Amino acid sequence: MLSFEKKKELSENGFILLKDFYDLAEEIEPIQFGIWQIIGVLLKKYKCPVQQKDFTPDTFDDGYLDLIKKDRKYGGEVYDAVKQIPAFLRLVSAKKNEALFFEMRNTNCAGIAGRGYGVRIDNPNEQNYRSLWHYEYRDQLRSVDGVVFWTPLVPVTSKLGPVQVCPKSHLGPLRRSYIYDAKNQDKSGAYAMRLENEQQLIKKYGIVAPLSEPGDLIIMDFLTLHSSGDNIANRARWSMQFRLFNFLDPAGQKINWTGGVADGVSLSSVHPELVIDNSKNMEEKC
Ligand SMILES: O=C(O)CCC(=O)C(=O)O
Ligand SMILES: [Fe+2]
Repeated sequence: MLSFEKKKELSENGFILLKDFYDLAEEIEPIQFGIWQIIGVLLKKYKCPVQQKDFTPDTFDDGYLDLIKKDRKYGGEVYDAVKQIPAFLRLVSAKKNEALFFEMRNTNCAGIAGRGYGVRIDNPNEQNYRSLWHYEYRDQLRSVDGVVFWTPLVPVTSKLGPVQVCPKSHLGPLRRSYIYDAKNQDKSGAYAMRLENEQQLIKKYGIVAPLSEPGDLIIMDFLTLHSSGDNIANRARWSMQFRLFNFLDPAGQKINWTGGVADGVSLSSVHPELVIDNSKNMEEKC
């Protein structure tokens, strides 16, 4: 499944892009169709005066922006609903993901991080739910030996704000984070954490922002620094994420494969050494 070159690229750069990994008709379109159905239900429920177009894979989200224009909270309902679409859960637990993970990590025993899968909907010009610079292990825990699967449902152009990655940053140590972000007081949980020396790290490694299309798969090492791009287009950026980790890795066994913030586990309870508590010092620089 994975060429020698791609495997090398992943271990050297901490991320790879696999073109056309998923079958559009078999694996992606059923998810797009499920999203289209949910949008249709909510357009009717909330009496939005728009005529939703018939389903096509390219326009599956038709009506979504009208829905959130009427009330932004309807977007939250879509967000919670779409991760429960059977076709999405079939993709998350697809055999080919497991097989790819086995090849990437030289293991035969993989876990899917619980509460670590979902469909991101990054609305145009919205800042609140952007993921700031982080590495996945900090927020998901489970095991340092893990990867993020990131795959889009729409063509991700530079305007749509592709995920931003710091190449080779996975080769560094586990980074520390501030648990309170004085500049983003409306954020909570993982959204409120800020990496120590964030700007220096970005400068040191540089940023790449791979463009991708439905069917493509971006893999990121659990230690690779990455963040959301800025969606300045006039369409929501729909993308899917799930995380696999290696049960055979001793470091994961040591922390009992515990989950992260989404499981209500604080980073400080598992890795106090990675946390800088600046909640008492609002002025401290990130
Ligand atoms: O796509 C994004 O905006 C951020 C994605 C991310 O942090 C992840 O997939 O782990
Ligand atoms: Fe992430």
